[in-house]
Amino acid sequence: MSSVEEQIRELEDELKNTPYNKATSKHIGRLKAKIAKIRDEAVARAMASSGGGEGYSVKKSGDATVVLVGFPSVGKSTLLNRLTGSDISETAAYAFTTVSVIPGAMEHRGAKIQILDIPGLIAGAAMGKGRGKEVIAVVRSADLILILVDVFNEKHVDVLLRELHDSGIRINQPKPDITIKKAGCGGVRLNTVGAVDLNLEEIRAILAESKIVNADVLIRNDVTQDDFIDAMIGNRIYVPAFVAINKVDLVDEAMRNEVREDVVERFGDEPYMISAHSGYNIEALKDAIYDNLGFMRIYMKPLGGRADMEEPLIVRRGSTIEDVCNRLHRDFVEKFKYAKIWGESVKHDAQRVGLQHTLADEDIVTIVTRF
Ligand SMILES: Nc1nc2c(ncn2[C@@H]2O[C@H](COP(=O)(O)OP(=O)(O)O)[C@@H](O)[C@H]2O)c(=O)[nH]1
Ligand SMILES: [Mg+2]
Repeated sequence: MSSVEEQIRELEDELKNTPYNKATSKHIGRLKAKIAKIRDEAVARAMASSGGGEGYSVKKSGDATVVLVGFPSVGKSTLLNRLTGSDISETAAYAFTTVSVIPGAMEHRGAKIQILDIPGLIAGAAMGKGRGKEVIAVVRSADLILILVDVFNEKHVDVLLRELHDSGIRINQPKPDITIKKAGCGGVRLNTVGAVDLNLEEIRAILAESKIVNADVLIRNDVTQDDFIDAMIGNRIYVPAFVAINKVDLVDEAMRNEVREDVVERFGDEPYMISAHSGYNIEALKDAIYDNLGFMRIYMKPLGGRADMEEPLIVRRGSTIEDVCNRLHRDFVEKFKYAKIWGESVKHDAQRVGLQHTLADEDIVTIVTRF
């Protein structure tokens, strides 16, 4: 075992043996910050030393990217083929068949979604073991993580969640509203908006682990110590994820239910029960992928003409007029005069808006450009 892992283990043991109360909260914050710091440095070292071998620099394509995460042989390659309707990822009945990232394209409800099948190895990845570090880089760049386990090993969900967490990936949680601005002097100043439970003492102790003694800290809404440490370390990725349980064709109804309930307990949300092999529940899984990615349909209406209600433009939730312009033509942003909108994102029909306007699902848009 490496000294880094030993250090972390020792700190985690101490953490486990420290009951949480008002008097210990500062000490606990310090321990957690120490662990986060060591882990972050180890990941950074691993990333820097990895050459990013063949297959890892995956070009993003399509409207969004989904990555399949799971142990070897749970059926990732089979699922990729099932979702994309092709036979691009070799499957075999033995472990470690996938050695590099294999991309596929799935079309669903008008959206083109890139699916990445990555090497089945993830345990220990956060510490840079095996090819884990490259895997992490790919996972961190995804718009959605699909955690795949097979029906006989649903407990692996815990390991995968842990690995993702240790890699700085935060799933299904909003980014906490915290800003830490380093200052030259004046110590740590804390400003809060709304009810905030963290006290200045804890914050000072945590920041000291990153050798920050002067800073302006702004916290909006209640956040935990862990959130604050995440903000301090600063390279966290916030991404949606869900769990699918594969190979349910191999078990009976009673066992399916048992496994499903077990995963709900471990993960918090309902998993999708699927069979990549037989195709069972695959349409529901496609719908879930689409819904989780948060797409919007935008209907384009030429100036003075009728809106095209047949073929919407598919964009991510939160997209602006500028995003739409960039999708339509490379000159549009430069030549942009104004846009007119009909729909949820505006107060009245045909309202004029600028490039920074945020669209809503099913808006109708006319873009007016200079010639
Ligand atoms: N019965 C059954 N077997 C499956 C299913 N999905 C995959 N398999 C089999 O499980 C083995 C491993 O699948 P593979 O896709 O290579 O797993 P990967 O290592 O995660 O990519 C292969 O023999 C597949 O045919 C499924 O839904 N049901
Ligand atoms: Mg595979």
